[in-house]
Amino acid sequence: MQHSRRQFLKQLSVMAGAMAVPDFLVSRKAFAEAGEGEWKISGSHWGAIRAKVLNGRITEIKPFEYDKYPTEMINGIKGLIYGESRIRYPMVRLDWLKKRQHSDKTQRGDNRFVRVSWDQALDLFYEELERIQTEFGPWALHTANVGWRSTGQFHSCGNHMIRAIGMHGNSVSTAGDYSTGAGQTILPYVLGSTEVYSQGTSWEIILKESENIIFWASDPVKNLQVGWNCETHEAYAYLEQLKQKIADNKINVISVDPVKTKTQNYLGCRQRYIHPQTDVPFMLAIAHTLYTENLYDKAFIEMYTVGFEKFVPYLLGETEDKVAKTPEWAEQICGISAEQIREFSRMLAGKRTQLIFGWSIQRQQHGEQPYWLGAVLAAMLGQIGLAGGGISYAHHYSSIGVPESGATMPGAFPSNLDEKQKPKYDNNDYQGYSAVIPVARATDSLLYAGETIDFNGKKVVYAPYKMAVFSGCNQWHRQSERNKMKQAFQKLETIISINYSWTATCRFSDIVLPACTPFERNDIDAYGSYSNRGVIAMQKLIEPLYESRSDFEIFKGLCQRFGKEQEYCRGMNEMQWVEKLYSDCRRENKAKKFEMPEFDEFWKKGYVLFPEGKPWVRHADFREDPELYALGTPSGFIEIFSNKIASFGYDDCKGHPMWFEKAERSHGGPKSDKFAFWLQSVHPDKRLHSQLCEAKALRETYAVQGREPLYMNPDDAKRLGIQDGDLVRVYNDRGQTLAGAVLSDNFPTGVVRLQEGAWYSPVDEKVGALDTYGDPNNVTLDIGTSRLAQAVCANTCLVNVEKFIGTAPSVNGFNGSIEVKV
Ligand SMILES: Nc1nc2c(c(=O)[nH]1)N[C@H]1C(S)=C(S)[C@@H](COP(=O)(O)OP(=O)(O)OC[C@H]3O[C@@H](n4cnc5c(=O)[nH]c(N)nc54)[C@H](O)[C@@H]3O)O[C@H]1N2
Ligand SMILES: Nc1nc2c(c(=O)[nH]1)N[C@H]1C(S)=C(S)[C@@H](COP(=O)(O)OP(=O)(O)OC[C@H]3O[C@@H](n4cnc5c(=O)[nH]c(N)nc54)[C@H](O)[C@@H]3O)O[C@H]1N2
Ligand SMILES: [Mo]
Repeated sequence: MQHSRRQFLKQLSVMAGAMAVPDFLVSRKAFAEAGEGEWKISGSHWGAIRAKVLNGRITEIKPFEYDKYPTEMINGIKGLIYGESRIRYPMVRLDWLKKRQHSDKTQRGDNRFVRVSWDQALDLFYEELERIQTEFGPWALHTANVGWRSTGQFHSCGNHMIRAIGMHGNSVSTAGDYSTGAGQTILPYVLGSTEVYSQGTSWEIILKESENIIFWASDPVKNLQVGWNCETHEAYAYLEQLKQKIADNKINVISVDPVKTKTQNYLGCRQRYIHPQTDVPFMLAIAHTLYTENLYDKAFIEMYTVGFEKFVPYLLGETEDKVAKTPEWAEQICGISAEQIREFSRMLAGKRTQLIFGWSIQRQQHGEQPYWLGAVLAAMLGQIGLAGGGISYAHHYSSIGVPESGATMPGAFPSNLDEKQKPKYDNNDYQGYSAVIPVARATDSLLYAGETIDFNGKKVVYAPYKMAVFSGCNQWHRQSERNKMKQAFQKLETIISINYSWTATCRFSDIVLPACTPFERNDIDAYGSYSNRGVIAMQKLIEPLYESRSDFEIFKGLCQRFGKEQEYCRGMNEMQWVEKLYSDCRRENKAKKFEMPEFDEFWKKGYVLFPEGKPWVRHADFREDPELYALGTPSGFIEIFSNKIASFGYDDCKGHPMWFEKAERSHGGPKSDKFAFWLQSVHPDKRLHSQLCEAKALRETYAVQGREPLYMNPDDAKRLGIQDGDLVRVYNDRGQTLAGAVLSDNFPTGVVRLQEGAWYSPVDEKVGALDTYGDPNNVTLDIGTSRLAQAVCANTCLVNVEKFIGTAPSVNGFNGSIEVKV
């Protein structure tokens, strides 16, 4: 039933065009006939919205009229607010309530919780902070917040958690992020900035000047649906123009990807199929071809780069490995014939070429290498800094490529303490443990407590932290290897989660505090994360449901317990803060000649829009004058060889980019004899990570028999006796999960996809338990990319797939906790 509904919707969305929102989901007609009720405005990662509120209930949501390419995700908002997954009351895990830090930790995840009052919950939170700081010290507390907290500059929930806990005492925090850990570490050595979060060359210029656009592991049509701040979706207008140019044969666009992406299908562009995780051999062979066929830009290499002469011997096989990185060598690994590699290389060299990389190839083992090599290729092509040429690492993210208006965006509630403020326990003695750990190594820190690891030229000593607080992130979604996590978490005495939904992270916690959703509080946000197109009001649509409270109120209540409430909030309430953030922004913009009305007028209207900025070319200044506009690298030039990285002496990230074999790799690589499929866990098309997975109606548009879809090639399925719509078990030595098969020619043989963010819903709390819904992080591998970045390797993962026979256990992840009365 659900399956045919999914197919029906699929056909429907094809009919409506890839971008359009099916009319019956966001009903414009209904809006015109709305009549009673009040329309309010708010914002989200999925765009700005108008919501109709009638008798304190949201009856309808439609896109903000300025948003010409709204995403279907906004249809999940109501399900998120009113759904069965809402946390209604403060809850404490049964055994923890009885025995506190001496509780039976193996019971975590059994989902038995006791309802308590807010006073009791906050007292327990505070008593635990006291106990940890007085018995152990700052090394024993881990505060985790680097996640996709809701938009809104004042209520940015991680900031509230960090500031409030910081007023009490210090803790172990994290470095880097899950998205771009490898990229943001390697690229400052190579190009002088992280690049991944930098504004890129404007689409307008790319559309005009580029002859070749290479989307390399990049799926903007899927990934631009969401933004870090309130998303404008403006970049889609340019993709629409690009589609037309492709149809008119005016531009050559290629997607280098093992799968046919949503972008490729939308644009109607060509695909350069490649075996998973083998971009580096392909790129080395391109470099080899450019070099040996004399197609590279010598003048550019000489003028703008350092270290090419140390890289060439590796390319030619004159270093220890004695392997020339020829197309014939590469074809064995990457599955692209030597002749095709040569053609591809010549095609790049002859024309104005814009390389556009996505991020998921750096979320694999040695993820630093393809990024570094990308810069080397772009340098050899000699077009960095030219209009429509060179390299980008982020045109799939938050409308990068839409010009910046130049206006200042509103600031945020501070995460730090104010000047002269001191924590209650001003203790900086970490007893030799590190105060900061790489974010993706949080599980290892528990399991390998006291051990020392390398991290970007420094040493990190894993802290055996005893208490963790999670806010604005979903650890039991984002981190790899569930069963490893289960074991590690048993070392924790106390876990506190603040969220509005009963995520798996909450289930595996001891104290769970109900935050309200962003639609139940007042705030402001930037409209357009990089374009700075305006400021949007997030008007409280409804009062917080049940006993939920804003993170601000929650942490004010915590600070009150140690006499720092006024210091924490600077004596201001919600609306005073919102008004202050707006007024500060208005003052700065006035100096820049950007008009903003008085706060009251803004709040009533709901938004301010600034004129679009001027098109811009990344690295153009550096190209114009490499000395005056030197890069932030040690030499000021593009570093093809990095003395700094070489000086670290790492065996898995050396002085120049190279090919390293992976721990596991499909298509003939390590472990492919045992596990038949490479599992890619890309970012979901109809969710933001795990957010909106709980929105039932939206979930049902893609779920198969109530499970997350597993996309696979029809021939592979046939071989395994699997039909479209069947339940399958996906497994390896690390874990197992159920999913629903969706057969699609977009996927080559040997490749399967489970989108990240599928809610972890194990049959029980035990190590090894079968997941009933389809979370890929049951099976992914939790190791660091290398000693340099120590970033996530979710995309280095092989699995087997089999048809599930028998009665499937029902999905239990979405229905909150089991309330136990004591
Ligand atoms: N296998 C695999 N795993 C991955 C990835 C992958 O590609 N493959 N990608 C990784 C990447 S790039 C990322 S960025 C991470 C994302 O990891 P996360 O950022 O942890 O993912 P989200 O699902 O967005 O979790 C945000 C949580 O914050 C909660 N929240 C939202 N607003 C508020 C609020 O106002 N207050 C409070 N208290 N809570 C709030 C939401 O309900 C949600 O549970 O996942 C990583 N994990
Ligand atoms: N709809 C939606 N959009 C999002 C998000 C979301 O959750 N939902 N999350 C946002 C966040 S936090 C992030 S970090 C970004 C993530 O942005 P990315 O990491 O770039 O996105 P992914 O969707 O994981 O992968 C993009 C493409 O890489 C390809 N790929 C994977 N491995 C390889 C490989 O080895 N070689 C090659 N050539 N291609 C490969 C995949 O097939 C896929 O088509 O997306 C952002 N946008
Ligand atoms: Mo991310």
